[in-house]
Amino acid sequence: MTRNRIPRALTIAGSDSGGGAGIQADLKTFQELDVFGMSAITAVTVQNTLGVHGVYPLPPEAVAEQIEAVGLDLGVNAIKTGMLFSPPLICAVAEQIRKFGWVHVVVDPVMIAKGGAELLRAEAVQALKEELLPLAFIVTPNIPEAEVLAGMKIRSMQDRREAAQRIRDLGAKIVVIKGGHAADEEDEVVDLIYDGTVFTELTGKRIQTIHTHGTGCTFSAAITAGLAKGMSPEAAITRGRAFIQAAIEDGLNIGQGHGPTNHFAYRRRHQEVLS
Ligand code: PXL
Repeated sequence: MTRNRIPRALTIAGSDSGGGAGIQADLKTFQELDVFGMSAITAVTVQNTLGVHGVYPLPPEAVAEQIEAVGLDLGVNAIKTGMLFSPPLICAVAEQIRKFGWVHVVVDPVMIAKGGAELLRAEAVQALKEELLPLAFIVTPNIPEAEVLAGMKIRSMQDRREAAQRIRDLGAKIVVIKGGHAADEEDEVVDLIYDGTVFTELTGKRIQTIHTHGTGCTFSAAITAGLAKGMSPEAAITRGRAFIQAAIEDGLNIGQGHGPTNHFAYRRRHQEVLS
């Protein structure tokens, strides 16, 4: 029988029992974009749309073994990291990435959940900068995360460019600073991309909604799916943006708090266009 060449992507991230963020968001996004999804769970969160009620990290060996089991058997075309929580977990993940020599690595430097729950311990920031960012092909911080990684306040577009340069100096090849958290942009969101040579701004319409749970996970997973399929980083980022724009525009009003983004939205729209 001929071997199936379906593109494969691995997410190394936390589980969100509410299904909107983390591993669940990543796998749904991979599936919607025709990529076979695999996972290595770093921590189990107890969570619904009202917030994070508990965090149970897994032992670093358990995470390393999951990655190894996938890498040795199924193989991967691209990977992403999400919630990594502690220095030992970051070191275990970085060691596996180095061992397999994976290049298409998207790092979503997850730090805190919307309600304020800590998804990355304060003492883990240094490990993230030193161990993981040098392995990142694309890193996707939001503005508060970019401030922590770059060690500076971001108030203006010029600050964003400076922060992108500083984060790139930590070793990531392409830096995408997401504009969703910018307070001064009411009608639009500007994502800044820096590849070491040029700054590119991707501008989109800002949607007024509270149903944005899992936005960062979904965006970075969509980029990862694009890389797994062999897209250029620019194409994967642009398509990832279209995917998350649709998912936010059609956000799901479920649960009593911040509902999730709509992972079906992008495919449904494209099917409508085709039919
Ligand atoms: O969106 C960041 C994030 C990542 N991973 C997990 C999460 C969240 C946000 O709540 O729960 C598991």
